[in-house]
Amino acid sequence: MKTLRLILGDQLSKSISSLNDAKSSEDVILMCEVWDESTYVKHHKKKIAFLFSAMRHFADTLQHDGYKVEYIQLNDKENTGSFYGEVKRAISRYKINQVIITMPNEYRVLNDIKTWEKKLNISVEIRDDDRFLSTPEEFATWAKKKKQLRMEFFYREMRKKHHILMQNDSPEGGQWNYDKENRKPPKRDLKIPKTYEQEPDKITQTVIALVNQQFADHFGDTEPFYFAVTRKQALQALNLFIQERLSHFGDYQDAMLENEPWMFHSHLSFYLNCGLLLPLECIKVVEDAYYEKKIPLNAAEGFIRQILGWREYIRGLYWLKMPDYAQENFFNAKRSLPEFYWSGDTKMNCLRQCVLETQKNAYAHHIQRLMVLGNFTLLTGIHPKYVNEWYLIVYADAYEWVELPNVTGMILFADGGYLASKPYAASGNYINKMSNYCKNCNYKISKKTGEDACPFNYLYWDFLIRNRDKLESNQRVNMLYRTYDKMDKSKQKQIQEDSQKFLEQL
Ligand code: FAD
Ligand code: DLZ
Ligand code: SF4
Repeated sequence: MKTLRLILGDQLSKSISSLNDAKSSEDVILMCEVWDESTYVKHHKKKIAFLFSAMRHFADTLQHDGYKVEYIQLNDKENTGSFYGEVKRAISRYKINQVIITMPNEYRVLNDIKTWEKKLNISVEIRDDDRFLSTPEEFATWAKKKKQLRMEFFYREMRKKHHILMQNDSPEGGQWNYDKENRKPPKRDLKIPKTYEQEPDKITQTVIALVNQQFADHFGDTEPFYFAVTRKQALQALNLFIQERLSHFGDYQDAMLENEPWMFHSHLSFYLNCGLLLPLECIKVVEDAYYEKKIPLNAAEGFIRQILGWREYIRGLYWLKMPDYAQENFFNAKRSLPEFYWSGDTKMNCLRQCVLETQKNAYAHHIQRLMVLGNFTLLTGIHPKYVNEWYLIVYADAYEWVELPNVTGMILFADGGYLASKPYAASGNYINKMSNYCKNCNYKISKKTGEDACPFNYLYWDFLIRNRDKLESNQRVNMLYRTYDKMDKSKQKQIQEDSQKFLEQL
């Protein structure tokens, strides 16, 4: 039986289930750079360069281990440009009898693969992706009959299931969640260590040249390029995070500073999402660091919650709710994405900083994505379709399974409250408290209305007023309407006029 094993760009793990029983003497492993995947949205140049380089390095590793790897480069003459076309070609070239693949992480790709068996008249086995710590079926059982889903309760189940930070049946330290200790504003004299940096090797340099040539009209910069592109390097990046940043991760998780894109975050999502790192190994090293007394509990729990809780919860939600989730638009938002999301050309300093950092790094940390870039799209009523597309394009860690629930559920509340109990809407006060962006802004954070007032301040109220019929019955939002109703009528009028003017010129 001659088997073709297809490895997708986000399946770069030697332990991937499709390779479990691979025979190096007989089987063919297929990896392909295809036009369809690079252009179904116009991914950030650095994202494509990163993934192609990581794929080429991974193919080399498998070859070195003795496997027969068929690696199709983007510019290969015969490249058909699609997974299906390349599988079909490989089947005829190698006289293949069956295809094995690990379940892809995107609904779009899974749907395509499900048609292959019939079209190719060959057995196509789709295996579970056991790199994740819960299965879509397990999540669906947990979610059954719940009207609203809450990450916190799912996370507790995952802590128990994997026995992470547990003392028998109780959470380490007596509490499940130390989120309240994760909201320190940034101190002026914070010393932030450099992120992991890796000089581009020959493979990466070749790929950067390819991307600059083939995807010149895509958003973003290829250089400087410093990402890890091999498993060994990704492990070094993990190690560096544990040594230098993790102890402050919890404290400054929500903090933002001008010209400091990396803060105390891990910058590991790129590697986790393409398979160079495995979620459980990251969780385990952090748990060990806590028990070895190298880091405080709020740092360990805060980080583990992100991977064991949020990451798994988001993935479960994606598979539970697709394909309908991609169409959700609770507020009936209609606006197009402002041009400055691509250029950074805005007088709002917080947004300018976050867009320019995204353009350069294909990275922004969670609070920049949520409370600056995301908050603005929520308040101004940008259509979820455009917001989802932007987030899928611009971040090197973006794949639909993780991007879509974060955008549709978390920032836009477009699912009507299935993921979040209330919209993450905020005025400029939040940004001012958690960052130093407002100091260098053309707008005045202290002003609530008027020409030079911070737009977030009036847009926040305008959003609430516009969507009163949908939000007033929400107990966590309700009191805001009482505050608004008590406001001076002239102030209410001014809020609406300022907002209208701002939105018109948007
Ligand atoms: P850290 O802050 O160091 O967190 C550690 C890890 O926890 C991350 O690497 C990630 O694997 C996981 N994690 C944390 N929060 C989440 C979350 N909400 N959902 C899933 N995993 C999480 N993350 C992506 O991996 N891909 C995306 O396309 C993506 N899009 C997002 C869009 C929006 C609007 C928002 C608000 C969040 C998005 N996130 C996404 C989640 C989160 O912002 C990133 O995982 C994080 O910023 C990556 O940087 P880091 O590795 O330094 O994370
Ligand atoms: C994101 C991406 C890009 C840009 N290019 C490729 C590619 O050429 N070949 C490939 O195998 N994978 C690529 N990927 C990642 C896929 O989009 C991802 O594996 C699927 O969407 C399943 O999650
Ligand atoms: Fe952003 Fe408003 Fe602060 Fe300017 S004043 S940086 S727009 S929050």
